[in-house]
Amino acid sequence: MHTDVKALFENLWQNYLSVTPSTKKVHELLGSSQQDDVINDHIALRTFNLPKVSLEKLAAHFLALGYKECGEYHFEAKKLYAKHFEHADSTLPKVFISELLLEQCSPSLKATIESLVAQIPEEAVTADNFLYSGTHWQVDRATYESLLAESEYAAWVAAWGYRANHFTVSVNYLQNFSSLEQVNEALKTAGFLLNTSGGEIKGTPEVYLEQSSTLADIVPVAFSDGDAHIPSCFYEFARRYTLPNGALYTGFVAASADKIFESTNAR
Ligand code: OOG
Ligand code: NI
Repeated sequence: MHTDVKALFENLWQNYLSVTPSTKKVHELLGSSQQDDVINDHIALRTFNLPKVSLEKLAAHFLALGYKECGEYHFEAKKLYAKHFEHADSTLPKVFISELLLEQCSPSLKATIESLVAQIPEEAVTADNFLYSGTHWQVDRATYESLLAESEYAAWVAAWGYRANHFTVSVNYLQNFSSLEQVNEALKTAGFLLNTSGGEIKGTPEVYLEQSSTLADIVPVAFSDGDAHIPSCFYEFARRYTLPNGALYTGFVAASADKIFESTNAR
C-alpha cells in the first residue's frame, strides 16, 4: 500500500494518460488558460466481487491513506454495486469504486472472470502499484467479444485491468468556465465526442450535481492473438451545487452514474 497519497494519484494519473491520449488535450483546453492546475473532483476504479479483488480490497488502499467510506450505490440492470470514499483533506479527489456482481452473471462469464483473477498473485493486490497495475492475465479477442456481449463492464476490466477509468475535472474550480454547458461547448468545438446517454448533462442543480464526460478514447490493446482498437478511458466534468446547509454536495447520483458507466461503450 502507498503511504504517500500524492504519489498514488500521480501514478494513477500517469498510467491513465498512457492509454488516454486525448486527456492531455482536454487538460490543456481547460487548464492552460488559468494559473492553477485543474482540480480533480474524483477518480473511478472498477473490479469484480471476487474475494481476492473485491471493492473492499481496492478500498483498503484508500482507507490506509485516511479516506472514509461515504456512500453506496446500486445499479441493478448493470449488476454493479459501488461505494464512494472521501478524505478529510477536501482538495484530494473523491474515489468511486464499483464491482460487478458475478453471481448475477452467466456461468460462463463468471468462469472466465474467475480464471483471469486466479492469475493475479495474492501479494500483488496489496502492493503499492496494484491500483495502476493493469492486467495480470492475457485474453484473446474472442473472449473479449464474448464478455462484451453480456457486460461491457466485464469486457473493459478484462482488457484494461486495474487503473483509473477516468479522472474528473471539477468545473467549480475552473477559472474560465462557469457552467458545464460552456465546458461541453468548448469540448465539442475542439472535436471531442461526448457521452450522450441520458443527455449530454446528467443530473441537475436539484440533485446538487451535474456531470458530463467524453467518450473513451479508442486505442490499441494487446490481445493474446494480436492487437485491436477498443475503448480505453475517458474524462469527466462535474459541477457541484451547495446544499441548504451551505456546504457543497459531495456525494454521487446513482441515476447519473448509471449513464457515466456507458462512456466506455463502443462508439
Ligand atoms: C464509474 C461511473 C460512475 C460517476 O461520476 O457517477 C461515475 C465508472 O465508469 O466506472 O464515475
Ligand atoms: Ni465519475
